[in-house]
Amino acid sequence: MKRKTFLRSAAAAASIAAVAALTACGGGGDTGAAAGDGGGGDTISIGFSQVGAESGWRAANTKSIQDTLTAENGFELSFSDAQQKQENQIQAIRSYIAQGMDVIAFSPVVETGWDAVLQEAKNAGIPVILTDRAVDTEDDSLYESFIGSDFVLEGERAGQWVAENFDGQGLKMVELQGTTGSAPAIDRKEGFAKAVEGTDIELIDSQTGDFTRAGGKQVMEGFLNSHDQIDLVFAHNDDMGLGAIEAIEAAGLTPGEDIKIVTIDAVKDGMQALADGKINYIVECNPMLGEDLAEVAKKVVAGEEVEKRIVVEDAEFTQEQAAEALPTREY
Ligand code: GYE
Repeated sequence: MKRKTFLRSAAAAASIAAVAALTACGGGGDTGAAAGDGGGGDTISIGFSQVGAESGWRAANTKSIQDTLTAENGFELSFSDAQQKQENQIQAIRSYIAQGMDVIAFSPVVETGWDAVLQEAKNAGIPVILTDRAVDTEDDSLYESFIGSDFVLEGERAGQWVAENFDGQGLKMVELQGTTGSAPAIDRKEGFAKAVEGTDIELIDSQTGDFTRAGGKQVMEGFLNSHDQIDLVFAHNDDMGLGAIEAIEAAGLTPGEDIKIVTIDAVKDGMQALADGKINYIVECNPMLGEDLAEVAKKVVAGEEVEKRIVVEDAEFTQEQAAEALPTREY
């Protein structure tokens, strides 16, 4: 409930806030000139705690961050991979606090349980920037800004496409959820459910595949074993959809035809499967957050105002559009 309040206000703020239309990762352009404005052009030390390396999306996101927070751009980046474990992230953040970083940024693996460590950062006077995933906290002053996509909207867009294309056919659907307790799993589920409400599409099973290909495959194998009829898969990310494809093919069925698949992310492998007809529709989640993070970090260090919520723009793709987009696709 609290989280919903946050999202509502975030959505409202987003309409006022400049929507960050992410352009191609330029790199060059306005480099570190503004770095450490307050401190006479010093390098900004930034600790970044990444969720893990669970998906193609995460790999693209990590690359964007590492390619942008460079020495030429005025940063000294300490990067850590939490292997999808909250305790590892908390440990990394504590170590960044102990090292007296100028800025701490992280992508919270789950929504809850951050207040104590965020308070520690605040007490130490270190600003925190959230990227990609939201936290559920009653005290918004514990972080400076949250940069990332609107996951409810992503789920809604996927659900709308499904409703438009499949309502009236009595389809039985299964859902592969992302990491339990994570913002994208909670929000995509909610948005999708809202969009298919009132249709005759029936959700017959829903489990987490932890956003991984192996997880998606394993859960889909279980679904295929325990249900006589499955017509449609909604996977919270491409990787789980790709795992589901393997399970469906192993069961002697044709993905994209016998069982339709809709996913979120639009990373290379997902787009290839979409162009190949094995996935039916993908809503994009833009992973290129590095440029926005660099800009917000510089402003925060310079003591400038930053937007509390920066919403990243996402596209969506049919099979034909994927084939067209693939050759010039960056991630
Ligand atoms: O969709 C998934 C990744 O938080 C938006 O995490 C991110 C999600 C992304 O593992 O592939």
